[in-house]
Amino acid sequence: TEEKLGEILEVYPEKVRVNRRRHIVLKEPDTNAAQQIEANTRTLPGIITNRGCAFAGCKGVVVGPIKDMVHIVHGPVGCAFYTWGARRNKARAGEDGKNYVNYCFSTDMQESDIVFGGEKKLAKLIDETVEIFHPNAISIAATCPVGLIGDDISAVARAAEERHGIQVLAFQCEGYKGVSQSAGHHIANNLLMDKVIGNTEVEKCDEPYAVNLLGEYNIGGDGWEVERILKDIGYHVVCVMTGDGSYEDLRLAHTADLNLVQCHRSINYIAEMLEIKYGTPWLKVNFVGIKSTCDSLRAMAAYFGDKDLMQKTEDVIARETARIQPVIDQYRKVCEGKTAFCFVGGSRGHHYQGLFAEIGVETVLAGYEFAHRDDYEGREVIPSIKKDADSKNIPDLHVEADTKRFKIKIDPERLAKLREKFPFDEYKGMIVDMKEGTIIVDDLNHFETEEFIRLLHPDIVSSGIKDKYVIQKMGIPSKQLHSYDYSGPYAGFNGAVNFARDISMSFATPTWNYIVPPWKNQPLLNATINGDEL
Ligand code: CFM
Ligand code: HCA
Repeated sequence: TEEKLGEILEVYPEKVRVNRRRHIVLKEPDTNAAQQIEANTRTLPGIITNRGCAFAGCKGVVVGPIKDMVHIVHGPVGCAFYTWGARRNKARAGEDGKNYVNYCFSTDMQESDIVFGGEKKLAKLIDETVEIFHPNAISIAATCPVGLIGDDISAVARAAEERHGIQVLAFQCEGYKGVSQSAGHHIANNLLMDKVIGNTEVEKCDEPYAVNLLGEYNIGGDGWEVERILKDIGYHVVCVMTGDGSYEDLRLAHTADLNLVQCHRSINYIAEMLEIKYGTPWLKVNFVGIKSTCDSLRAMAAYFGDKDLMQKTEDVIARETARIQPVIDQYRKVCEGKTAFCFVGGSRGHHYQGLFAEIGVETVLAGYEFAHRDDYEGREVIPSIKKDADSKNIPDLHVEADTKRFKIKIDPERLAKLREKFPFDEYKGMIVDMKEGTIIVDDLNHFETEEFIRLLHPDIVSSGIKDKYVIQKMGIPSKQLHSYDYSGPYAGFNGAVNFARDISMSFATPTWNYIVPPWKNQPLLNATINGDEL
């Protein structure tokens, strides 16, 4: 309730209190009135946020998983180290045997480079990289000091392209470029769209039912499970952006008939630009959860409108659900009636709620670290989102219809009809799907995490590494929904089984009996009277 919330926020100074209140929504009884939330604005200094930086969003999230490229971190080695293997985007080498995702490339800037400039060191690293590794292309990601000292990484990249005859992409993704990772997604989307997608002579795809899978990063093998299902039905996956993705496939993205958007937050820019430039519509899919997976598959089949494809879709759905449902039902017995917090970066805070519900767990608090208002309130609010100094920092890339390659892929009237039933070119956001009385929090911080746990006593909290152990020390199971705690996949049909197994395991483990939360064996107040301990 408003009163309880007031008590939590009371410790903040007035300005902070007013600010934080705007990032929290108490879900009202089912009204159609949209509930507004503040999002994608600066975290106030002093608050311990879970957010990362623009460099993390560009290099770590969107660009890093492209396997046949070498990704160079131009900066101090700490930035390179943090993004080395921490995110679980899995990759296997393709036919050309090239997979560099397990390597860490960095100019390891020292004080002298900061003072005298790091361009020469960067150029030398590119030369060595080409000589030793022969990647299909190279990316340079700028860290904060690069922008501060003014190294011209684009000039270094252009000169290297001439020397080596491969693309060298310079991402101006200094950590401070935005208020979170989200700015980095946008920077990555713009350059990949501008320089890579369509950079080929290939005009069309010869395979039927050709789709791109956008915003799927193959965390814990999610993308592989989705591809297994899609291939089984008869789809051809042109490229995956960017999990287990390759530069070579990315160039062909313009040849697909439909774009599937899993994580809209990180890739909606490219989805929109592909539609403007090549006429390819996009469908919001969600392959997390059994129902969401089935809904997404049915929407795809309806788009292509082929009877055999629709039948095959139904056959696969029937076969897979018959196989996994009995297993899920067993795990559900352990989980039924429990409650969860679901706080993840920019789309999983919403995507996982359906899967939780399918194993009998209700989400009582959810939110995103860095999503925008549309991820909470739906795409229709985009025109009303106020631009501020931070969001203006990264300009939208202006694209136009490609005179040679733009093709209407589906009769516009048929697409309009499909839109009535399926989420083509749209998503509705988290808030509409949440139940009355639940809480939605943007950029949840560590203080609030602990306070909301004390208030709502969730049975499990799903978030990330930065708060996992704080939560477990409070005696509550924590399930990382970024790294999956080194498990997974959690997407698709097999993923749902893994998830149900892992969540029920966290409830069933006797570990919790051995943990005494600090406040249970220590006095809350320590004081002395006349020198004697109380
Ligand atoms: Fe998209 Fe992601 Fe997410 Fe994200 Fe991330 Fe991630 Fe995430 Mo961690 S792209 S917004 S920037 S689904 S790395 S694979 S888990 S915060 S919710
Ligand atoms: C990032 C990557 C991250 C961090 C995960 C976490 C990931 O934001 O730079 O905080 O647990 O998924 O690996 O989101």
